[in-house]
Amino acid sequence: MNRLAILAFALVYLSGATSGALAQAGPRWANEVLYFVLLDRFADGDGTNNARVERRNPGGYHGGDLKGLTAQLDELADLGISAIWINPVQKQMAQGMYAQAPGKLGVPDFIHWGFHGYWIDDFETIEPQFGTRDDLKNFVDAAHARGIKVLLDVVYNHSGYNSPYKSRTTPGGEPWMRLGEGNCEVDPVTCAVGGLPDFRTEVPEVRKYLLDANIGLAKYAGVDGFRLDTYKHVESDFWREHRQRTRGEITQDFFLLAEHWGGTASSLDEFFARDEVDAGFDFSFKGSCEGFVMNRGRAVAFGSYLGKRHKIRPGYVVAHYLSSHDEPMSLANVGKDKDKFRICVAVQMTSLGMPVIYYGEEVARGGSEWPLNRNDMPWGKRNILPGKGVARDEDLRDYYKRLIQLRKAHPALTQGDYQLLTGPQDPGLAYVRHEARSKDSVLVIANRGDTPLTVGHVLPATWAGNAMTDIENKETVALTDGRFELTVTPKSARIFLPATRKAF
Ligand SMILES: [Ca+2]
Ligand SMILES: [Ca+2]
Repeated sequence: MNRLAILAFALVYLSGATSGALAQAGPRWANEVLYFVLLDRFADGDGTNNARVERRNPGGYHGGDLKGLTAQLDELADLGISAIWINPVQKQMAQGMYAQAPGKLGVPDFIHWGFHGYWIDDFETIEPQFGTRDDLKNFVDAAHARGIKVLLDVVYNHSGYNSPYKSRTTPGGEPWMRLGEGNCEVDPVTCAVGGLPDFRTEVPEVRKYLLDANIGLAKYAGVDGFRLDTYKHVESDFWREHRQRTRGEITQDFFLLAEHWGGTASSLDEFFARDEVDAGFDFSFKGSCEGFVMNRGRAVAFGSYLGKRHKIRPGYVVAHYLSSHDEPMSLANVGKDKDKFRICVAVQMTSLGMPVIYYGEEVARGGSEWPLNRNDMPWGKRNILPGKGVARDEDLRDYYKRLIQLRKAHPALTQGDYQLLTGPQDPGLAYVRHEARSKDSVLVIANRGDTPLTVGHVLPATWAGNAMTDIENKETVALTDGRFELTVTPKSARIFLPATRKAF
């Protein structure tokens, strides 16, 4: 390594450091906590763009916009998140679609609009309901001023159902879109996802148009990366060109997070091997943790799954969430039991990868399945529409805050290895995260049962000292020959640090 390279290495290393006690390193974005916002459902900061608002329609616009999100950035900075992912912002379908609501939810059928951003009618214009190009730029600047990165959701695979692109052709007469149904099981690239018109991204003119539009918008607004929608439905060759262009035209470290439906740390590897993206979603975290707290399967099985997530190609990241706009709210899935939900929050925030918080989840937003998994951000007594008057759980938010602080302060949680202590017949979950360079260790124990559980294990030799302290109630437990034994109250998780270490 020559002197310049050493200097560059040192700068990269320092830029990864946080305000916590110990420096953080590792792959880019490996230390981030990402917060996902559906703009329309978050905060209405501009009443002049509410032409289509119908707040009682679960599929209608509710009035949230870029200005509203910008105005609430202090709320998110206070929560401790370090990056925000916003839904696609381009102009949506001019009409709504008739939608049949799931009968069991008691919701009548409704007209479904593109309030979520995934039904684009015009890639060169911002959806007026969300705001303007300047609103987007102002939002990004305001986020950056608080040290928060911005990930913009972009779509390359499809347009809205009745977009003008359906009748567009190249000068040679080639259509821009495939309008047949196709079969996503047979060929995910050429099928119509959700019946949506499929861009013929293999046609150079189409490819250039979409890349120019999204990359141009990113450059203008200064976003730090893209979340790539419907990744598996666009060909690999496209993603190679996409990587080259984002690196060449935006920045070398422009971050790419792929939504490859069903992805796991191992199944995403082929995309990491080709370096098409930096990260992908781990779709199995949610269901695995919900299954664990709902007493499905043995604790060791969940613990082993968490270990498998570490078999990720060095330099790449998996993002793990509990709820999303495409899946039921996790709190509903665990029977609205907040104690069980908190166990999953503790595991999420102490696991390798990039935790993603779906807006409002941190204040126990209600809702269950679609379309109620996209309901309004709860604002309680604050005068913020559309979720004004919707109850918030501030205690849960404080719990998130403490865990995010803990995560930021401990490289063991973001970079460390993983040792499962749970044996085949143990009812409780217990694991240690350890990062060698900083000698940082964190122990996590969870009791999913309805009765108190005594848990005892020998800690790894890397554990510093002969005692450990609970980060919440500060109880110190002495080790005997490296072994601890303690009781965990029903349906709770406990997190311990070496007694010599400070939590934050
Ligand atoms: Ca508005
Ligand atoms: Ca496609």
